Amino acid sequence: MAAKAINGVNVAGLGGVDPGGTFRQIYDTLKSGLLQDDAFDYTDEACQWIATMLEYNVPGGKLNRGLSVIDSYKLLKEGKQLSDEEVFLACVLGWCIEWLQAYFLVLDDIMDNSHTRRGHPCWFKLPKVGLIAVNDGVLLRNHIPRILKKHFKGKPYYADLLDLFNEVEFQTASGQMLDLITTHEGQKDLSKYKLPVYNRIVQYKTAYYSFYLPVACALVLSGENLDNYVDVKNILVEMGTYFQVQDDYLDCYGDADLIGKIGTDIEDYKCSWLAVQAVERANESQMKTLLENYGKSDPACVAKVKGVYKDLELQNVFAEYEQTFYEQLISSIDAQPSKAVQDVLKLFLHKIYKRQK
Ligand code: GPP
Ligand code: MG
Ligand code: MG
Ligand code: MG
Repeated sequence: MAAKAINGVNVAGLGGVDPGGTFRQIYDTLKSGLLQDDAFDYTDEACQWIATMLEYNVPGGKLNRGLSVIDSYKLLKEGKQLSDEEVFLACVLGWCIEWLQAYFLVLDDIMDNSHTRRGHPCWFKLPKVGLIAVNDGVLLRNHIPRILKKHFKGKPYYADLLDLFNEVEFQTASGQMLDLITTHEGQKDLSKYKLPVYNRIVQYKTAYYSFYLPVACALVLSGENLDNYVDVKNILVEMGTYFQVQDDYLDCYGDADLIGKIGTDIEDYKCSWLAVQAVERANESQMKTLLENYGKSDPACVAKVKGVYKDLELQNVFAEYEQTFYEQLISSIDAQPSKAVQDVLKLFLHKIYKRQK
């Protein structure tokens, strides 16, 4: 039987045991396409820089967000066989989200003064890169509309896709701004780190792009109007909030080898979930320890903050939060009228529930 190929990639096997393998091939197709963009006359050096920069920053993560587009799309199609073109396009959108993630992470690591990402030094930490990483972030961002134009121009939902990516990017950058300016406020008065402030930051900086966007892409591909999915969006935002709570928890308690990054939230004076819980529970002397040691890069100060977290048993507080959150979310999902939508949401939830990385 002849191999089914779209843009040179065999998509016939996707949906079998190795969806990641084909997904990865589509990344190679997109990379080659970008390097042949008519709008720029690539020199050999430019080509090499972009190829290396993409390889370092785009494909090396868990790919949860990208693969979720295909998984969600299949569930929304309720068992109907997807055409090769449909599979290919879902993968392309999945990669656009991975490109968005790469763009955010390259810049976030500079802003958070981080050390490692996905088990390697952050891109800006490489001596040959430094602040060229800022422009690389801008380029990664610009690759998304280039990819969308190449593969979706002419589709009836092309404008909706551009709109969706623009809106979600705006929400994420606004959330990142809240994350950064809240740190300034906290440095003046740590008691400003309260749960509603925290929830607002993470809803915008993480939940929309990590959880709503993959499902929204699958809905747009299925020809749905996103205005009819406000409840689904709200559930995904709740899930995204839980995901960032886990990220904050793992920043302190995760295994750096598993999560691929060294935590910096305490050093950075972040309004993290753990800081919010500590401020809420601390007695006078614990608050004094936090005020004297939070936000300092000295390992002895970090250890004192972790000592307060331990005395306040924040690991247990997290375990209880996780359990309660899970039960509540399952009931909200079960209240959804569509079984296909329930399946999409549960698949997502089970990918992240009790994650260690
Ligand atoms: C995660 O915060 C949020 C982002 C990566 C969004 C960044 C948005 C920009 C517009 C740059 P985090 O700093 O806790 O993530 P991590 O722990 O992975 O560094
Ligand atoms: Mg960060
Ligand atoms: Mg950050
Ligand atoms: Mg983090």
